[in-house]
This record gives sequence, structure tokens and C-alpha cells, in this order.
Amino acid sequence: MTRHSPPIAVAFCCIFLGSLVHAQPGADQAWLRYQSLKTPAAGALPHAIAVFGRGEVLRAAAKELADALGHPAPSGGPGAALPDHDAFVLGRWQDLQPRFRELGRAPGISGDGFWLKTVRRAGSRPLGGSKASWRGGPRKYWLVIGADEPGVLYGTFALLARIAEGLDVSTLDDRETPSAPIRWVNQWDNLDGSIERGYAGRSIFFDNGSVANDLTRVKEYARLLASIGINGCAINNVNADPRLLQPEYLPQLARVAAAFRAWGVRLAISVDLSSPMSAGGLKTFDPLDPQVKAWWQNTVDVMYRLIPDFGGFVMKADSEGRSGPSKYGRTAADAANVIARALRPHHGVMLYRAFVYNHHLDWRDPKADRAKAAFDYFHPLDGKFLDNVVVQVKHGPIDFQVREPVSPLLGAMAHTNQAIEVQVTQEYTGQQRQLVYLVPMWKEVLDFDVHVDGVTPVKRVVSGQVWKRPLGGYAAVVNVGLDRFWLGHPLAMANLYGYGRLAWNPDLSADEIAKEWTRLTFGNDPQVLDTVSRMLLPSWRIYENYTGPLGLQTLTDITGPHYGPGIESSENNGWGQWHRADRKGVGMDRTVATGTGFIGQYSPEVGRKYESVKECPDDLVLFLHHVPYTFVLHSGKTVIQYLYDSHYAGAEQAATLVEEWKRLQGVIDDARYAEVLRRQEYQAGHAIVWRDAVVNWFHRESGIPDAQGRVGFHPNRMEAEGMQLSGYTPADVTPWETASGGKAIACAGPSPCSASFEWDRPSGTYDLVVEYFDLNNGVSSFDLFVEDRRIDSWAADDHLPSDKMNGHTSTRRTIAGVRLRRGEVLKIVGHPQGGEPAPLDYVEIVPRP
Ligand code: GCW
Repeated sequence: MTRHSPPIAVAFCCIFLGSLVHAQPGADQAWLRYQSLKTPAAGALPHAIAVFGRGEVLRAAAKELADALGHPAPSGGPGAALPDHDAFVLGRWQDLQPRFRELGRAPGISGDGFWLKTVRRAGSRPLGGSKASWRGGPRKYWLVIGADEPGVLYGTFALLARIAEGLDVSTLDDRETPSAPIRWVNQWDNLDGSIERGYAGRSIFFDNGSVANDLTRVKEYARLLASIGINGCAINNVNADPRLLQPEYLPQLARVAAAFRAWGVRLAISVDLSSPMSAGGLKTFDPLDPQVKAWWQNTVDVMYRLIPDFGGFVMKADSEGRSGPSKYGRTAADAANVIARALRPHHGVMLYRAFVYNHHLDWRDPKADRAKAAFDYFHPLDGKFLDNVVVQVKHGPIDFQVREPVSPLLGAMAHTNQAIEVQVTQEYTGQQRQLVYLVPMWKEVLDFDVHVDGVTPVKRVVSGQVWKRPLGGYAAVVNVGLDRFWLGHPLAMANLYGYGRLAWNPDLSADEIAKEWTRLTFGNDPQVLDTVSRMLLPSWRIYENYTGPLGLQTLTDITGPHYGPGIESSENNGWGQWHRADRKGVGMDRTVATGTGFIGQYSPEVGRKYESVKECPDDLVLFLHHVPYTFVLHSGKTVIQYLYDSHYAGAEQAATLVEEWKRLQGVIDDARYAEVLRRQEYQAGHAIVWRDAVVNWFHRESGIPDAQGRVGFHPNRMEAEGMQLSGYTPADVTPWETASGGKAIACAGPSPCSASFEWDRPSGTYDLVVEYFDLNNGVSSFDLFVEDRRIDSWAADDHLPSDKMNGHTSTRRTIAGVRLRRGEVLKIVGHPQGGEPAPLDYVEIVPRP
């Protein structure tokens, strides 16, 4: 007879709907708010939950279901009976199948998959049920069957999502198996509590050199991750601190693993290859040295004694100054394998990052090309990695730019497990101050056919299907922080949600994901659904329009914080993010015929299309070709005119996002409404900073006028340096394109300074725009007067990533509907504070439409 796990079970009598679950101070419930469970449809569901099996993950699943539906938590208790009335029944296939023989012999799910199935029973005694369970009435069971324990949890979340979305769950027969076994997130948290490229507060994991005392947020995070099928989380920066592997640190890591465990999320950590020296005190870290091998084996064994379900390691080596196997003339395979061999007996995996390149490239060499590095380095190693090594490849060949082609390495390793790496944290895409829904970008990458064996989209390469690999999957750099909304911008959570959904099922569309997320986050109001989708779906294109279109890469300050415009920062340095714009033309020639040869790394089908400038898609043309500004695109526009037009269009589109959002006032919760509105208004202003910087720069460089006469023409703008100044002095801004006219004014203080001018145009009602710089080394304040009427005051108190006047700090303040009479004097008084000299760029006075 099959041994059944006893159920922890039971029946509850009433549904209490309406309380938010797991409400904890400080943490937003994101898409797990279960707002819509307050509908009558949910009331028709059973009141009992029976769980077969004892595992921690199963208990979490049952509790989630009970909490969401408003039941008291399922109480434990022995007994092997199915409830004699309608009930949810949760368990693994092996535990439920004997009780539900009518399901047949094979569940049709595998991995972490689940089967949601409704089963009706007439009133007979169930097979395997105790006599006490035989009551005789007809009943119906909502089965949540997992291929394994996490599968039960994922099935439970899927069932709750269906209920919350208002879908009919009265009859179910849905089977889902995740696309790939590796569905991980990476956090780039440092032990001091800061986060590399994190834009949402300090670490939830670390504080002051140790694992945080309070792991409440860590548990909440694990729950969010589980709800979208994520099964692993590497919690520390890939620029790894070796202290994490010291024996005294391991018990702290075990606490994190314990906080993850109920949610089926395995702990992983990033490690540095030099750890045997830096953490272990050896004289070498040569991966082929026997002592080094023994050190890894011992360290890993100790780790698994404390954390039996430890997931594995992520490694960044020989990259951006990190130590690596090259020091000893060894390869990435040597480095990965020495650790993988230690992990293998414990079923741990080694994620080795392919982000290996030389950041001291010679920019004068027309053949040098950072984009080629990953393929050049890893392709020859194909087949040399152990089976529990997964090479983690950034989705593009450079570095999370606003648009890049698919990394050619993703189609080039038939004998190696691969995972694709994407960024939820918006390092190069507006740092969660700007709305960029990245799912459409990831979809393009995942659906891209690399043409290696018939139709072979990237999603089938990384799932392991194309080459029948045992492992493969997904990694996303997320960088949530202690921010209430996890990622800063509340709408940025659509990216985390979307990442998990795509890793689970890459066939979902960006639109479907946007709608699911919106329903779960805000409820099922059609107006909200419509508005939020209309904001999310075009937002990537909008951002691209006003930053770096046509494959130029983002055009941000690449040696600084990667945020505002900094067009020349990519050039003339070893980092290799060149776009090679000069007086005559623009773009990197990566052709085989005359360029760096990068295109030769693709399969012949892809290569042919990219090699020909005529066939190359407009969106990538400047990534792959160097062309004159007058080159005519498929759209019929010249490159230069496209650059101008897209920037003007992008800035206008960014402004419409504000108007869209305003329609939701009073329709959604106030906290989220206000948080998003603030950011969208800021974004609309910053899009103009971007627009002006890029069009002015290309205008000056190319000398070609804008056919529509917009570039450099600002009839409503008063430059601050042209005003009547008292105390203020003109200052050059670097780079020049990030200030109107290349100049601003600054007040040395300590007394306030003022800038004034007379209004010499018709009397009327105007919108006033003040462009100022908000540095992070002080909080200046400003007063705006018309004659002696003070019409506005504000503080420059944002935390933008620079202490200089530039494209990161340029900020816009709009004062709508101001009455002005001809001859009146407008005056701005700036009060400097700290290192911030109350800097001003210009005032724009726009007639009201
Ligand atoms: O994009 C770059 C980031 C670095 C990061 C690196 C990487 C963790 O600017 O901050 O380092 O990529 O992916 O390793």
C-alpha cells in the first residue's frame, strides 16, 4: 500500500473577506494585495482546506490560501480523511494520486509544475479515506496538485491570482510546468547595507557588515518571489565580499536561508574566485591547485551542513577589476569547475557570469570591440563546463542599454547550460525615476530566433530545450530595497512581476503580463486596467525616443552614475561603449566586411541580415553600422532627422504619461497615486533635459539643421545668465549639452542671491517653468516673485546622483496658471545650503493653451 502523508487539515466555517494579508509596517503587498477577493465570486468557494504532506512549503501554501480568503490559518492535526464537503485539497502528486484514482496515472506536469483540477465526488466513501470521512453527500474538491512541494505553492498562488483577476474557477483543469529549472534573482547588496545600482533604499539583507537582525522584509520578499515562481536568490553583490565565506558568517547566512525556506526560495551567494586566499588564508587561488580544490570542497561541505538546501554560487571573475583565472593562465571552465565539483554532491549549481571583457580597450583601434568579448572568451570553452555549471549571459553584448541586439553567445554554446541575465533594476533605463516597462524588451530578446537549428528562439535555448541541456534558465538583477514600494517607483514592480512570469512562461505576451499585474495590484476596474496598460506598454519606446534611439545605446554618462545625458562620456576611453559620432556620421561599424567583425558571431541567417545596412532593422542600425547623418532609414527619414524627431516625440509622450495617470486620482489608493504622480511629473521634466542635450549635441556635431526648426529655438526661454544678477555668477556646466546655452548661474552664499528680468510680452496667464539643478550635497531653496508677490517656494531636496550641475541634477519646476502683466519684474531668490549653490539654468514662460 502506498504510504500517504497525513493531512494537516481542515474545515472552517466562515469566510471573512476584506482584510489585507500579512500587513506589515513598511512593506507594500504589491501584487499580493488580493483586493479583488472581496467579490461575491470568491464567496462561493469552499471554506475548508486540506493539506496532504507536512513540509514547510506546503504549510506556507495552505496558510496563504487561508489568509487570502479570510479563513483562519489551517490548524495542524493528524487524520487521513478527505473532508466530507467541498474543500481545497493541496498536496504533491504522489500524495494526492492515491486519493484521487480518477486522475489517472500521469499528472502531465514536471519540475515545479502544478495541476489545478476540480473533481466532483458522489457520496461514496473515498479510496483511502477513513470510515469517519464517509458521509454520503456530493462534494467538490479544488485540487492544487504539485509535481513537487514548490509546485503546490506555485499552484496555490496561481489559483489565488485567478480568483483575484475575477476569472471563473468553478471548474478547473489547468496544468503548468515552468519553462526552465533556474529561475533566480540576484541582489547586488553590499555587507554595509548599500546596494550597487540599487535605487530603492538600503538593503533588506545586510546592515553594518552583518546580516540584518530583522528579516521581516526578507520573508516578505521571498513570498513575492514565490508568487511568481522564482526559486533562487543570490543576496549579495557579484563584486563579492569574501567575508561572506568566512566560517563566522555562515550561521548568519543560515538565518537568511531559513527566512526563504517556506517559500521555496533557495539561498545563493556571489563569491569571489580569490576567496581561498582572501577568506581562507591560502597563498594561491589557482583553481587547479590541490589545496585550493580542497578549500572549496571543505567550505562547500560546511555550508551544506548548515544550509542543506543551499542553492549555489554566482561568480563574476576577470571582469571590471575582479580577480579571475587568467591570473594563473586558467580558463573560466577551470574556475567554474573547481567550485561546481564541490557543489555537485549537494546538488548545488554554479552560475558563472559571461560578463568578461577588457575595460582598457584601445579606442583608436577600429577592430577593438567590447561587444565581441563574451563570445570570444566563452565560445571556445563550450563543452568544457561540468553539468552543474550554468553560464549566465547578459541579454545584450554590452550592458543593459536601452536597446541592444541579442548576445550572440546565447546561440553559440550547444554543450553548455546557459541562463539569460536581465536587469529589473533600471540602471541604464531611468533608475526607477522614469517609467520603463521592460517586459516588451525582454520579450523581443526571448522570441528572437538565433537560427541554430530550425526555429530556435532564445527562450528555447535558455530553457535547455534546443540542445537538451539538463539545466538552464533565468537570472534578473532586481535590487529591491527597504523602500516601502520595494523598487521606488510603484509601477516598476510590473518589471519584477513580469520577469518572474516570463521565466515561468516566456510565451506570455507583454500585454497579458501588464494586465495581470494591473489587476492584481489595483483590482479589476476597467478604467485602471486600460490606463495603466496604456502607460506601461509604450514606456520603453518613449524612454528610448528621448535617450539613445537607433541602437546608439543609452547615451548616458557611462563613467558616472548612468543616469542623465552625457553623450561624449562613451568615447575616447577603454570602456568600449563607443558610438563613434563625428562630424560626418555616427555608429559602430561591426560588420565583417569593414568593421570589427562582431556580426560574424551570429548564425549565418542572422549575420546576413545584420551585415547589410539595407536590411538591418532601424532600431539597431547605429549599433551595427557607421553611417552618414544623411543615411536614409527604412522609415524614410534621415538618421539626423530621426534623432531630432524621436527626441521631440519622446518628450511629448513623457508628458502624456502624467495626464494619463491623473485620470486615476480617487480611483486607486492615494499612496500609490501620489508616489507615481510625483515621479511622472519629474520624468516629463527630465525628458526635456534629455531631449535638449541630445539634439543640441548632434546639431552642433553634424551642423545639419532640424527640418522643423526646433533645435536651438526657444522663444519662451530666458537664460539665467542673461538675467539681472545680484550675488549670482555665471558658471560653465559640464558637459555643455546638459544646460541651456552651456551655462547656468550659481550663488556662492552664504547670503541669498537673486536673478530678475522684466516681462516685456503681452499680459495674460502663463505657465512658468524654472529649470534648476538639484545637487545631492545640500538643500538649497528658491522663492519666485512677481513684483512683490511671492508665487512659489520650493526646496531642492531630491537625492539625484551627483553633486554637480549636469544632466543628472537638472530638474524642472512648473508653476501653472500665473497672471503676468507687461512690465512686471520676475525675480528668483536662491538660498544656497551645504555645497549646493542654488543653481539656476533658465526660466521658460509658456502661454496657456
Ligand atoms: O553594468 C555594470 C554595472 C556594474 C556591475 C556590472 C556587472 C556589479 O555598472 O555596477 O557590477 O555591470 O554586471 O557586473
